[in-house]
Amino acid sequence: MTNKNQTLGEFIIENQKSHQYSSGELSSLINSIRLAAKVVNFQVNKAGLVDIIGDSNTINTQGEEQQKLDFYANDIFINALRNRNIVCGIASEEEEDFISINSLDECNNNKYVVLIDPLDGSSNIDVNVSVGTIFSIYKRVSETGTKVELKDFLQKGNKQVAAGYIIYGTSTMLVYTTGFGVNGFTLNPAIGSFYLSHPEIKFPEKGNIYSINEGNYLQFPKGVKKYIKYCQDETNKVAYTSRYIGSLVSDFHRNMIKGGIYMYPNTSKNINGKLRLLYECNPIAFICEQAGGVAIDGSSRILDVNPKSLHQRIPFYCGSPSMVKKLKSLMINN
Ligand code: AHM
Ligand code: MG
Repeated sequence: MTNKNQTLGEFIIENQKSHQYSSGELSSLINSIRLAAKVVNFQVNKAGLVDIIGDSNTINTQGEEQQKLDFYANDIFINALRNRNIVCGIASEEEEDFISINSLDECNNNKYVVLIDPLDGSSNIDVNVSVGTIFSIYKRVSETGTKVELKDFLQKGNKQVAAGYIIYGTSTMLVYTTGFGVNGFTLNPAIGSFYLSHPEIKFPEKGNIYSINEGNYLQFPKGVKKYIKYCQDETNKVAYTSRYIGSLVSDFHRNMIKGGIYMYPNTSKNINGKLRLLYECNPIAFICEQAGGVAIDGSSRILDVNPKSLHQRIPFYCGSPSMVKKLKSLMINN
């Protein structure tokens, strides 16, 4: 039974029993993300007021410019996760190597690893456009009691225990899944609590929105070009429309609510695509599937891809089932 007056805290406790591992640790982990989200939200909202926006003049591990808020969000999430003594390791878009939480010996007994993009779409911060946080949670595969290893992070997406995102938008939302559907919670800023506003979110089977950076059109694979032309064909029964924010979380969220497809193909500039498999595509793909959508790399299911490295990139297509199916048929036959 869904109860729209329910807070995220209440929802987590009520649903703890249905988690795969119901020791309460996963609930506590999600609670720490909830808390960090509120702190980051506060800073994002006042970004225009204080000298916290703008470039930090450093380059992150993938050669991209990092902005101050990227640093800030990274620190807040890492500290929140560290403090609860539940995770044994964290990987972040902003950190070259994974962080092993072993300062206290007992942390080696912690079961979970978290992969995170602390501030996705950060090029949008300076212009007051929505940004997000993406997280992905796994149970470690190495022995508890030992130091966390790279293999704990390089697990297939289908092994995720939970995944979610936060949108810092016109309102702030936390959307997540533990493998039992997708629920969305909106922050009431007056009270500081997230409320269940979008219970059991489902992708519409069909949609009319396609989201892609068409500035890269000439570099796209043939099948993607054909799909765009198919969407633009006037004789089409469906009136397709293009919407692209340039913030994966926001583009995905809109498409999941309204029906649509998000595409970030490989291009001649980014030969493996731009988005990162482990902390962008896998968590979004898990949520997508849990909401009845489809997520592929052009031919195969994203969640079945065997990761090779922490910051691996991959072409990414996800959205309403009938739209992804059409795109896939055009990609495979080219
Ligand atoms: P980021 O993690 O450095 O912010 O990059 C990821 C973002 C996605 O949110 C967004 O969909 C994409 O990059 C936009 O890229 P582009 O500007 O090439 O269209
Ligand atoms: Mg990102």
